[in-house]
Amino acid sequence: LSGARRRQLSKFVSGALRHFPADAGIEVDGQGWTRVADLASAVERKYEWADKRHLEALIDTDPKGRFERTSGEGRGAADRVRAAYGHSIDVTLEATESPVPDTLYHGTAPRNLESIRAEGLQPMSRQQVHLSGTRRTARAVGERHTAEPVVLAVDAATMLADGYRIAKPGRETYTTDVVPPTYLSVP
Ligand code: HQG
Repeated sequence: LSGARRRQLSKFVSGALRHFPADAGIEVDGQGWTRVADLASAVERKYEWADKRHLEALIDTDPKGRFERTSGEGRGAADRVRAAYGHSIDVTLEATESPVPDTLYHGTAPRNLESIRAEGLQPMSRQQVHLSGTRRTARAVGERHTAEPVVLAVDAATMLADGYRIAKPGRETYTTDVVPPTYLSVP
């Protein structure tokens, strides 16, 4: 696939798994899983140029680890796939045990700072707050919202010591329920 088509497919598949399964004609269970075969059918309905092989290549090679896959265990069990993070639909992802750096980062638009100072980082339209492991990655996330993002540092070590849970779904994304203002350094 061309880069443009690959991005289009990635966006549709992420959207179907995170935000609009019903519109895409798939069913997602309480842990976010759907059948690869059903998602492939949705992809084929949406794009005449894409099929199951393109879908499988996409989910197996996503650079950010956006997708998780189970190969069917036992006879007749289906291959399943889910988004590792980013959901707005109500799903419960079992906690993963990954090491968490002492400091995490979050890139945002300057227009959000006043409200972030007051109420901390909130999940907004998603189920979780999304954090980054490096300033550089946080900046790139913020650039999805604005040309000149602000990068906030998050005191993850103290959050963990205080009992907050931080997961690492995918390869470069950390998630948590909320980051109260006390753990944030806002420039
Ligand atoms: C802001 C991408 C006002 C927050 C990325 C952000 C990420 C507040 C926006 C993933 C606020 C939500 C998610 C508050 C937070 N007041 N604004 N109290 N608290 N905000 O897109 O983190 O490429 O839902 O700063 O890499 O930007 O799709 O979250 O600007 O991992 O795989 O509300 O999406 O991953 O925006 O990005 P989003 P995000 P993918």
